[in-house]
Amino acid sequence: MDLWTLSATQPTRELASRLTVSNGLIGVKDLTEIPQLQAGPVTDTVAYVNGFYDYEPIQYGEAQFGFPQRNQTMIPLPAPTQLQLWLDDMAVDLIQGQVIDQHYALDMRTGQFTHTLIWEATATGQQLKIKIDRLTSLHTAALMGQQLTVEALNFKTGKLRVVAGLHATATAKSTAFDPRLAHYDPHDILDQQDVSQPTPDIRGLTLNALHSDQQLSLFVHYDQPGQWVDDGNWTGEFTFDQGQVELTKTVWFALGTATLPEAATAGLTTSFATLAETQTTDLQQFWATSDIKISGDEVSQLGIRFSQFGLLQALGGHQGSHGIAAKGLTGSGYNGHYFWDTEIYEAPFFYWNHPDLARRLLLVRYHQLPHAKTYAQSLGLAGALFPWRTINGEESSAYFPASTAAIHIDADVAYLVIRYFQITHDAAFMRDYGLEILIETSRFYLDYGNFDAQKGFVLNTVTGPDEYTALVNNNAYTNYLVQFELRYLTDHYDQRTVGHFKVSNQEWARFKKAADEMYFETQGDLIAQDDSFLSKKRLDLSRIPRDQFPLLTHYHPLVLYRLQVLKQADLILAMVLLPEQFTDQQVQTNYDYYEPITTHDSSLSPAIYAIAAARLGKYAGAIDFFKRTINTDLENLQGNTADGLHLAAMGGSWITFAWGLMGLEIDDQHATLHPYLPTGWTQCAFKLQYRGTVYAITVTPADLTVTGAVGDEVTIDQASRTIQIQATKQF
Ligand code: IFM
Repeated sequence: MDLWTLSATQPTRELASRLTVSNGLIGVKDLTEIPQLQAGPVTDTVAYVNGFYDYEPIQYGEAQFGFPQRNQTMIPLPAPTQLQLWLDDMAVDLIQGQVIDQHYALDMRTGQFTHTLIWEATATGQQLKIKIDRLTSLHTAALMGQQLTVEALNFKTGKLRVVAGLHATATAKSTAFDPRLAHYDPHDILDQQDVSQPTPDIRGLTLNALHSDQQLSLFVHYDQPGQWVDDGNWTGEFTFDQGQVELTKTVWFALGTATLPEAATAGLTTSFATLAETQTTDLQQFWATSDIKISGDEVSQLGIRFSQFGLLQALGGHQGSHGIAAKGLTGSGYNGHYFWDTEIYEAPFFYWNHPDLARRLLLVRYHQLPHAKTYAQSLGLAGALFPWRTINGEESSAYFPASTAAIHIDADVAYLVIRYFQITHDAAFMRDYGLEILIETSRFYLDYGNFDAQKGFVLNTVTGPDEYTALVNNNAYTNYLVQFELRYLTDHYDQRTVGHFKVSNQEWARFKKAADEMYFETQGDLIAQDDSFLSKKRLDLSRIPRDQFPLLTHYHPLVLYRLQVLKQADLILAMVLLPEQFTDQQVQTNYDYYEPITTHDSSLSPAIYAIAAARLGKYAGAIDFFKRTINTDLENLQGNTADGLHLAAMGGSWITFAWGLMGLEIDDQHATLHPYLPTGWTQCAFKLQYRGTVYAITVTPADLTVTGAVGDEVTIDQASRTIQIQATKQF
């Protein structure tokens, strides 16, 4: 089994998501580059550009003050991948012949998608081997390269004519267009398409969004002599006499301009071989500091790599201020919106392996601050409130109980600021960006909450991570994360250091007081998810028929909100994020209470229970949840992989491995590990980047080893199987 490659022979919509190539800026999803050869189900032929969105007005039946007025939607574009072939004037299609073999592969070492077909002409028996390779460059994010290679398998001479689309609609519509996928027709969603020819070899297509000022141009180049056709297509003729036919198409996606960017010409005229070589080099560097090698469990090996690769593809190569959409660039699910998934689920992989990319994620939030301040103001509140779901920083959700009320989003962003700093000691980041985020979000909380005479500091009318409960008082997850933020801020800085944010003595004192007096509803070791949760009726999940899950598709929110039932980990997530604050006994009591009433209807849930289970030594459960997480999309466990991959579960796979199985924890001074090797794993090796040093850690049943340390930074206790890394570097 090749544990670096995903391969398949049958096209499905799920496979199209899995085999999407993307680089954080552009995503290209297409299993049917030659629609005339498509048999079987119709799969998506689509491209996405991160940050290319349109507005839609939100229509409310009963609008109220302060509701967001418009939604942003990532615009699905026709994939610029489509081809039509003729062999000596005979159409290469399913009327003139048949596909006798077909194979799809995505290689995570080269970052290349490859689709190979063997087509046989019925009348002549001639066979063509058609290979299409594609990549979205991690080095030059605006660039997609696609190479067509056609080989005459059992004949020597002949002519091949190729028509290639500047955009997909012409060919896709005529043969394989499926009304179910009608939203891919750009005529419906884009105002105008101007075809330009900035140089004799390069054609451009400019697309304007209908309701926003967003503009995108696609510039296309072919590396063989041919002709542009008026509708923007390209046609070329080749002979087989010289051996196989090769044609490379490069496309430059230019966001926000109708003119050919300066760098584009050089990019567009790069050979496919060079693009492929650069991609492989970039991936070698990526894997050099992030590969996890598992011996003895191929399913876990492939699954964890697929997750890491998916995370890279969702953020990878661009330099811009684009976040990670819930589905990355692999599908239209959740409209291309960024959620808290990024800070809590996806960022840990980056801050422990590629801190430069974690920093980039933080800058995305920093650039959203002006919107977040305006949004808080619009609610009559101080500070800044980050949007629950967004592309450009504006709140995009129409349902405030499960969005605006989820004010934990601010503390989630703050959590990332703090963890990023603890791991990197990037003081310049903290000074220039991080502190402002901590101050403005703390301000927001102090204004949102209040000091209650009996309870202390309370945050009422909020929604926690569990979306089967809404608008409650003192969601424990929220209160723990806010307390962590306020405490971190006031313990590590003083009022004078943050004076330029106009923090008064009085405000600073209130930050401290709120942290000290944060309210939690408890019954012994049992911590209530919120003030009213334990008084609700407990739902016996074993009595709900299997086909009624996910519950949100069968029960009105008001039914779910009144029951003790969870869509996803809530309090347990706080225990996983802040492990030092809870005793094992507390984790045990709360795990036993909440796990049986958690449906895991969200893909964000199993990873968190896996980590808690591992802490408690419930290894069978931990492994079970780990497998559910890594296989979320490989086995379509949520039933909607066709709409795009679950990036939070991909991040969840990494934290389950690192925090759960390897027992990785962090505080101001140390990183510690307490590794557990699951049954069947004979060895596992991985790397962590901590305060600028890359440590390579190897775990076997008998031994723990760490290399990369400078001096005596690392202490290993083989008996208790504990590793402690104390970074000695001064920054
Ligand atoms: O952010 C999540 C949320 O927690 C659960 N529903 C899906 C969202 C996007 O992944």
